[in-house]
Order: sequence, then C-alpha cells, then structure tokens
Amino acid sequence: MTQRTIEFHDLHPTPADLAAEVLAGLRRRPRYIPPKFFYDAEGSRLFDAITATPEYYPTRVELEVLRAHAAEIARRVGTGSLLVEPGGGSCAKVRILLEGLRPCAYVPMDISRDHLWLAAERVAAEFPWLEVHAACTDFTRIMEVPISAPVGPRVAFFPGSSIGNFDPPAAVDFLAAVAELVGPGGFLLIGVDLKKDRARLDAAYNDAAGVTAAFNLNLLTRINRELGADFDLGAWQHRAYYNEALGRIEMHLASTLAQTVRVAGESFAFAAGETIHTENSYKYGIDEFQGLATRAGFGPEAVWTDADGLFSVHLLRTPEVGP
Ligand code: AVJ
Repeated sequence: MTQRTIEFHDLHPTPADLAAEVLAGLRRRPRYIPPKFFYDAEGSRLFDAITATPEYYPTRVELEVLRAHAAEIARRVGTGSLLVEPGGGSCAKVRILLEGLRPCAYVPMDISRDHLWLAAERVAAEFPWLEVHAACTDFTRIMEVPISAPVGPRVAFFPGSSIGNFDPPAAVDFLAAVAELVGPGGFLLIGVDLKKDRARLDAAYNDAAGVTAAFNLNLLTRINRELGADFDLGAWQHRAYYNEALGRIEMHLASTLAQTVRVAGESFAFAAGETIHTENSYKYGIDEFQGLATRAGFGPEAVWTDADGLFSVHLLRTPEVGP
C-alpha cells in the first residue's frame, strides 16, 4: 500500500510580520490593518460562515456560474494543465472544475496554514489521480512557490472576488505577477464581483446574523492573543458600507468611546468614533475589469455572469508568444 502524501511549502507569516504590519497600520492616519490578517483559524471559519448567510450572494452566485460553464471552461483550457489557486482557502470551488479540467497538478495556496492543510488533504483524497502541492503563503508571494515544469498550460484560478481586496493599481500589479506565473499562453480564471445597487452591497457586508461583524471583530481578538494587546471587544463596532465614488465596500472597526489600547508594548489613543480601516472590496463593471486585465498583459477570452448580473467569471489569457 502506498501512502498518499501532499507536498507542503510553508511560507506562513511569522509573528514578527504580524506585529510589524499591525503596529505600522495603527500608527498611520487613517489607521489601517490589512485584511489578510483576518484569516487565523477562527477567521477562516467565520469567513466560511459568511458565505452561508442569505445576504452574502457572491459565493453562491459564483458557484452557480462556474457550474453552468464548467464544460466550456474545460474545452477552452484543455487537460493536463498546472492549476494554481492563490488564496485557495477551503478549496470548495475548484472541485467543480477538476473532473473536466483533469490538471496534472493542483497547487492551492493560502495564508491560513491549518485550514489549507485540511482542505488540500480532502481534495487529494477525493481526487486520487491528482497531484496536490499545498503552499502556505499570502498570495502576493506566488512567485516564491517552487513549481516544477508542467506538461500542459499553466492555469491560475482566483475565485471569490479576492482581487477586490487590492486597490486598482495594486490589482494590475497582482494580475501582472499572475501573468508572469502562468507564462505565454497561460490562463487566468477569475471571479469578480460586479457593481450593483448600494442596498444589495451593503446588506452583503452587514448580514442580520452578525457573522460579518464577528469576522471583522475577530481581528482584534487575534491581535489581543498574538500580540498581547488589550482591545476591549465591547468598545468596538463593525462598520461596512459601499463607497460609491471609489467603487468599493469599506469595512472598518469603530471605537465607540475615547480609549487607549496597548499593542505589543505601544499605546494607541483612539477618539470616540475613530475607525481602523480593515478591508476594501472593490466592485467592477465587466469592461472596467477587462481594462485592468489588459494593462496586466492578459487578453479577455470569455466572460460569464448570472442572469441577475450580480457576479462575473472571466477567462483571460496571455499571448502565446512573449512580447
Ligand atoms: C474574500 C475578500 C472576497 O471582499 O467579499 C466578505 C471578504 N469580507 N465579507 C469580500 C469579505 C467581508 C471577501 N473576499
């Protein structure tokens, strides 16, 4: 009997990375802590719970779009590819594609180590023919993951509208790094949340059950635990709203009163109502997103949406021969 193993490449951020970035973000005005720090074990669990709330449509709608077009995606991409998934999380969406795509290897990458490990093992068990290389890293570091030369084309899969976490210039930089990763003739299959009415967007980030609020506030719990901070969870509130001028949902943690917080030995004074900006989630029109992708070196191959025009899935490709 051969024991199935999956390769695990660990580039997990160290406690020093967390401390340095959190302290730098808290010294800034406006204060800002990057959303990648949401995803400790509890944060990853809460994110999965968000995707099950009735208000948070992106996950459900994207799955529906992927299911409806999986056969066409496989036909356009072909089999035997090397499939890379930055921010793979629970590896739920890729299952829809695996049978049709029949890639030679699958490389899920995620910042949340245990979550990724469990998810990658489950995928490997479910698809015994598939070689799985799990890489624990924040997806801005994709170039550092060792990938052996594949037979077929390289395909990056970036679902969930995680691209929305970058501001547009950084999104172009990230897409350009993906273009370099997949190489000439490589593909990117990417989910992008669409611009729509404010009420729908605001509701998706303010679910009635308070799961998104718990997800946002968990960042403070994590900082308390990992950086020895003393955030009083009763004195902070979740705030999320669509900033239409900038085309993005903003999430903040708002201080309900004037208070001083100690973080890693440093004191931070917050005024009543002052916020820590914790996430941007940009929304795009179809042409607008294709414009970004084009600036990053991709050409649009196909785009699919649901009937209500809530969410888009783009298939992009780099030119066959280098520029
Ligand atoms: C994982 C970044 C795509 O922006 O919708 C969900 C994260 N934050 N609810 C998003 C999130 C609050 C999500 N992304």
